[in-house]
Amino acid sequence: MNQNQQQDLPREVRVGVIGVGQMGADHVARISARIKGARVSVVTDYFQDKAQELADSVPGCRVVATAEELIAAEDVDAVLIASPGKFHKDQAIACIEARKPVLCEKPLAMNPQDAYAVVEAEKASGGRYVSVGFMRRFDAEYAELKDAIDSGELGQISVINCKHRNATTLPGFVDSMMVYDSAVHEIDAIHYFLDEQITEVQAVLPLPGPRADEGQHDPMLLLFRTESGRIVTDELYVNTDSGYEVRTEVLGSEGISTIGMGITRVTTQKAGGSWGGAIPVDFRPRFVAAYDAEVQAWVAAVLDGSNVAERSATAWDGYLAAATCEAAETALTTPGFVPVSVQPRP
Ligand code: ISE
Repeated sequence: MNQNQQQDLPREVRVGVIGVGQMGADHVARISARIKGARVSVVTDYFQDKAQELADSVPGCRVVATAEELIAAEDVDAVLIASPGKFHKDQAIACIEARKPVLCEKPLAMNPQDAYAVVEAEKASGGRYVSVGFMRRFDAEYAELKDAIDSGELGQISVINCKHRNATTLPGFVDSMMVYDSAVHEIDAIHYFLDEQITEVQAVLPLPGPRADEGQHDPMLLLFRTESGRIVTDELYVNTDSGYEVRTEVLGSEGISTIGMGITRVTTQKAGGSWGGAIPVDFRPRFVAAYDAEVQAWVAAVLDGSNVAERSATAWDGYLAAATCEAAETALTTPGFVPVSVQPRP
């Protein structure tokens, strides 16, 4: 980095937040209360009164009418996108074009073609701007497991078993949302843990549980095969009516390692027994420390000019996730394994 570039770096990151729904409002509160080196300077939302109400609770924060205005604003150094997923691609590309670092909540885009367009735009810019909000990468247990895999401590990994359980979901959470909204986290975790691509996906659909919506396959089992022939199972159950549980068990030749047990019970049957602490109601309490660490690492990267934190998911990771989700969606109605088609990295 030359001296001029160094002089351009902000000492405090003024963050613009697009979308103040559940996640956006959560991020505004986090940045205002816990993140060092950053403050929220501008917010925008389709529901302007909601944006105004939130801005009123943050000193020095103002509201603008559109995402475009926010991205262009002089008092915005970096952008956090928490709008509905269908807007992410265009907003991420606008940030790249404005040369502003962006932390985009998942998904990066609604399909692989659009995600690839973001990858291409970033490549064409000659810089690095895009981080994707796969917060689990910043969870302490995930980090420990990643380190154990990378150090060789677990030996050769053949199988990973994942479990993803939500107490409940919003109405209309159809099978494809179980893939794009829920399983997408395990899909990214596979890329994160194993540093290799997923080559094919199979869906196995058991008898739906009594709380599944009409036509919904809950629970659902997804099987992923990776380039080197490893198998990852992902058991999704999004209407347990109990609590939020995310577990990962890695089967290695030198050790079998499980995370996600610390704050969950081993047995969630109703009859009496318990072990461990309370079960969180949803992903926010479970991953609050991971979200904090993710946003703090992003702010630190913006402050030092690298823009994307080392452990963060990149635009390419967002593209791989989108490509894999597309194959998984096809697998829901196709027997056997469905190949994941991935374009060459630009
Ligand atoms: C939600 O959107 C999330 O991202 C949560 O982490 C996940 O557990 C949940 O299933 C999704 O609906």
